[in-house]
Amino acid sequence: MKTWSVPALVLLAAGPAPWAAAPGAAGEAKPNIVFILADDYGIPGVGCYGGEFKTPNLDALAAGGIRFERCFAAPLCGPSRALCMFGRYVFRTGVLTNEHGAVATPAREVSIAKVLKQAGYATGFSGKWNQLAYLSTPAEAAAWGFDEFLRWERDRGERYWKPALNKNGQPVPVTDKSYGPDLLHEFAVDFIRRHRHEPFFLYYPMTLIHGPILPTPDSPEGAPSKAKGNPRQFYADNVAYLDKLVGKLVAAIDEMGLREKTLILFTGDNGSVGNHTVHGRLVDGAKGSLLEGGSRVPLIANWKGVTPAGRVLNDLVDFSDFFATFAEVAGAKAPEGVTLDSRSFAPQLRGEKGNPRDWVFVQLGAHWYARNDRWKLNERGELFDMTDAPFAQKVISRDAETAESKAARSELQAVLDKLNPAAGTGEVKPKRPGDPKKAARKNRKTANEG
Ligand SMILES: [Ca+2]
Repeated sequence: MKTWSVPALVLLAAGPAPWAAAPGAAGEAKPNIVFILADDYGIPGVGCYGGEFKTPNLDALAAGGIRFERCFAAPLCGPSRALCMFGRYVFRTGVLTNEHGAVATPAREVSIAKVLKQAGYATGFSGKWNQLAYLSTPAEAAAWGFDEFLRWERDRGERYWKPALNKNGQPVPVTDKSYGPDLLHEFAVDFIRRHRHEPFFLYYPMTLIHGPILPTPDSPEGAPSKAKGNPRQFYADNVAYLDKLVGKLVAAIDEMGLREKTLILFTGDNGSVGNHTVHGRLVDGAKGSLLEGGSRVPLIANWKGVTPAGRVLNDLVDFSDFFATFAEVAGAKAPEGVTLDSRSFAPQLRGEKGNPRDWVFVQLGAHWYARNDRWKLNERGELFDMTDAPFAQKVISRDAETAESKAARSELQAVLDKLNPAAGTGEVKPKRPGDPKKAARKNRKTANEG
């Protein structure tokens, strides 16, 4: 059995090797995989993470499975989605920020959908593909490994009410009363129903709860024309609707008798927008920032009969890790000659200790850091004590360093030296680190789109 036993950098040049799933329950043989990716949804959004909002369905999913406390996305859509799909750090793929999604082509990158397709899975996609590119026709979808899709097309129109949707290359007829998240949900359930007798992979990047924050069908206001008013209420409404749709999806999988055969994984693509709290304390930073709140996202795994119910894990997970995890769960072959950064957490899903990471790596544009349990080191050589994360980070000045902080600096510097993000990809050179305040302003501006 091959597991990801080496530190995250793995060169697979010696030919295809299977990620063999460990023998287990009968339903484990080729389980279905449902990968739900919410938009702009950090830990403050989820009740069971101590967030501000009531999310009974997500809480139930976590109570029946594993809640990972420390999952790190990139701070914006584009890089995060590239990490999910390709299992490679963005300095390798070139998807450094939201503007670089088109650098990743099916000819250059192997997506997890393609890996699972080659392992015998039916593959479908429902939701948002931005800020990646080249997924508007069935041929383009197939090049990424997807058999079918329903895509919200940002460039063609609205996200929520009367949305611009592309179903397998054809525009979807909509009316003023069509609500995009409902249509994406219906396609997702329909895909599952049609493929319930074979292994399937559903990638379901929801359009909720990215702005514009509008009334949902459940809002008392009821109509998009009344969007002005109390944005905070609409925000809560959007969280509630996201939670409801996840509950409906899980219920549909239940009704089809597929829960024991299906790994359901829920996460968010970057931190929440604005100021939010966890356990009543303000989280440090938000979407678009390299602070903890930019990247700390919920990660809930539920596979009935396999994941230990009610487990809470502090294992570090970074967004490249879905690739190896799904491949291992599916018993899929690794792509040839591809440098992956992905570390499988599939053993943890089965209740085993596994091989948790010692560190995660987060990058946005020309800024990045490596972080372990307690410490964080960025590209400027600044070391932070993260004991009070996600509420604060404490910079350690050089003259205040202890033996422990020096050891941490040395360890994390070795990680950054080995990864060498500054070398970029050869095609998209990161700019030299500049004024962090200026970068934060630019990131906030970019964040409106991701
Ligand atoms: Ca996002």
